[in-house]
Amino acid sequence: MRILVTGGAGFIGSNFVNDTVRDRPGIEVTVLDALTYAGSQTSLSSVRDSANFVEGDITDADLVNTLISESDAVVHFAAESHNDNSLADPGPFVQTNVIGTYTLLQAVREHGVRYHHVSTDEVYGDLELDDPAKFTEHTPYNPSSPYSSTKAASDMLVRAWVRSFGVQATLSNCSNNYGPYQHIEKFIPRQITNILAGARPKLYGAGKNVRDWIHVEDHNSAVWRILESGEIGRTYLIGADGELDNLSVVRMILELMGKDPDDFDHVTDRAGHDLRYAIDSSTLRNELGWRPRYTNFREGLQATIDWYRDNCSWWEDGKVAVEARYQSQGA
Ligand code: NAD
Ligand code: TDX
Repeated sequence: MRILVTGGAGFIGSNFVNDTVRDRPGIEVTVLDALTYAGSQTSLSSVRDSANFVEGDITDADLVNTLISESDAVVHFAAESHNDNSLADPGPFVQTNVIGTYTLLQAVREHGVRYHHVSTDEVYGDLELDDPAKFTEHTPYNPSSPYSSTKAASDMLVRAWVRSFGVQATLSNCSNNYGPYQHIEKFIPRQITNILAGARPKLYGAGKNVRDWIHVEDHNSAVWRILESGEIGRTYLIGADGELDNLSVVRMILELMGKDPDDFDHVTDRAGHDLRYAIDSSTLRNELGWRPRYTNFREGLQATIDWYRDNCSWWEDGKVAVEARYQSQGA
């Protein structure tokens, strides 16, 4: 099987490629990645000799068409992925997330290639903090940010291409991932690397917002399960019952790193900040038999802290620029 992985130099994509090469020797992997600020070939250094790498843009129709004509399946991770950036400049989000997905869909349609679309729970908007409900496959779309609205638009394109053109696609909407190789602009690695760099963690607002954390390896094992056993045209929600408010996560990071749990700063809140995400993944568990392996968040977080401590060279060069950008936004 020849598989094309878009965004394979990013956080989730590089973990997917590394795990696939390690666990599935029969699979030939080709990565298509534009190496934006969020992509790094260093994240793929252990598979340099076993996976093909193509530097290119998913909006480049000729390139996409050629690569897809040589593939049996596409797993589409490439995206502009950070909410804060989408508030500062939404243009690249429309271009990559909407036009890029359209470009891939036209090519898989043309060549009859299996396609899996990686998306987010943020397409459903947010839940009240005291609401017992979780997102399900039937929750209406209600995205809040430029990022989540472009992901919602891309999901809609996939559904239409399945129904109108018979494209062989599945979709997944996952909750917040954590683990190695996550860009240090994101919440958990930002706080870990702040502490390692001698700075204080930064909490948006009061920190009451809830995210439903899942380890990146669990997200990727679910993607493989859907790719192999999912029903064409279906959407599967991926989550590991990891709801925690941001304040608790910051305090846990500080404690695990041997610091005073109150040693953090409150900074300007995100505009339109979604309150709570929560995933009901019972369809995936009951119909496809998937289970997460990392059910102890504290242990997964400790391993993630250790990874950033042991791999300073992976993130150190970009740290000053990321924090300067946040500082200019009061965050
Ligand atoms: P990321 O920002 O770490 O990586 C994105 C990758 O895509 C980078 O390597 C970047 O270079 C590449 N890329 C961006 N624009 C491109 C373009 N035009 N052409 C080719 N490559 C391009 O993102 P991530 O956190 O790994 O997210 C991957 C996917 O998973 C995204 O689709 C995201 O919406 C989805 N998702 C993420 C999370 C999460 O918690 N991070 C949760 C649910 C879903
Ligand atoms: O410094 C910070 N302080 C802080 O309190 C940062 C960067 C974030 N936060 C808060 C905002 C959110 O409530 O932490 C929470 C998580 O923030 P992000 O890491 O930016 O993630 P989020 O906005 O929840 O979106 C993530 O999960 C869904 C990914 O970035 C998306 O790509 C994915 O779709």
